[in-house]
Amino acid sequence: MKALVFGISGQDGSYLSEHLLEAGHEVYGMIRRHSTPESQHSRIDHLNTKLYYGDLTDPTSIEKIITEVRPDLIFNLAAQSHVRVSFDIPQYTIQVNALGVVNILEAYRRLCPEARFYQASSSEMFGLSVDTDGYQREETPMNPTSPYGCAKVMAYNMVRHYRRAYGLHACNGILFNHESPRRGANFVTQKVVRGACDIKLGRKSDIELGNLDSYRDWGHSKDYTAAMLKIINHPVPLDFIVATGEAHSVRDMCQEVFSYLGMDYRNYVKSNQIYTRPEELPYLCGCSEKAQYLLDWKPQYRFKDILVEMVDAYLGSQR
Ligand code: NAP
Ligand code: G4F
Repeated sequence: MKALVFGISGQDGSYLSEHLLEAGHEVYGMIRRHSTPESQHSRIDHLNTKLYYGDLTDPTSIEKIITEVRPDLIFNLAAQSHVRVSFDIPQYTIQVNALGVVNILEAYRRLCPEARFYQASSSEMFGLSVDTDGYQREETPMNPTSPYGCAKVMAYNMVRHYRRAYGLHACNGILFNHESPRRGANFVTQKVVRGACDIKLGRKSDIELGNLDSYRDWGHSKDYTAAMLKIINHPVPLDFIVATGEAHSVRDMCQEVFSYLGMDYRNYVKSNQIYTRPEELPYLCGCSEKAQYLLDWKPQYRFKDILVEMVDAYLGSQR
């Protein structure tokens, strides 16, 4: 089987490619032109993949890759994936995260409708909605609080529309936050992990954060990319929540990371308004019963294990 991964150079693209290669698939991916190509493939350098230049905003590049590869499986993980940044560049975020997905869907529908398609949807789509028992589910209404969330809702709906209208095997994974040592440095877990380690190593005196009282349901990218494979391999194209079902505050996360390093976060974490968002999303906690029941998926990593792995990996890379 040939798998084509948009967003292959990202955190999830790298773990997903590992799972695909282990399953015996050939892996192809789209990358963008960077001015620093030497660091562009750092997450996937160890993998045997074939890469093509392109961009989700450039339909011709998508058509060219699909025509050349003739994929059996298409994963769209490509996105402007930073929620805070989406407030600064809303139009661009929508061009990539919403219209870019339509560009893929159109090429898929016309060139390889027999293939299967997976879209990286997000818990950010729920925004302020939460069921009365404190969980978000597949049926929970979507009430997004960011340009990123709004764009993801549009993409999610377009995938469902193409599934119904054209009979495509197209599905959405609605993933809650997931982290790993390969997480980008400006997401909160990695920022806290690297900041705390740098303080421990005497390189820094403090770190500045925004809202410490928001709650997120944090899992591990390795577990969540394994779920992507189960979702696309399910005989019926459906949409699934992927989550741990446990919510922790940013403050709890700081406490875990600093105490693992033998420090009290209250002495080092400072507040800076530039990291708060024009509209905050205070609480996310997913119920993944449908995935557990239909896909036999459940997360292997616990909250604390993820943070410990991230700290150990960063300290190891500094020796
Ligand atoms: P990430 O590390 O930021 O990776 C994003 C990938 O998309 C990178 O390979 C990036 O390439 C590529 N990309 C960005 N803009 C592009 C464009 N215009 N054309 C082509 N490629 C483009 O994100 P991630 O954490 O792996 O997340 C993967 C997907 O899941 C994203 O769609 C994200 O929105 C979604 N998601 C993530 C989470 C999470 O907690 N991680 C949760 C729910 C949903 P460059 O290297 O060139 O920038
Ligand atoms: O790590 P974050 O930036 O992740 P966020 O905004 O929840 O988005 C991530 O998860 C989504 C799924 O729910 C994905 F769709 C999306 O692509 C991305 O992967 O922020 C987490 C929380 C937020 O409440 C934020 O306000 O941490 C809070 N926070 C507090 N101080 C901070 C900071 N976030 C960042 N990035 N930087 C801070 O200094």
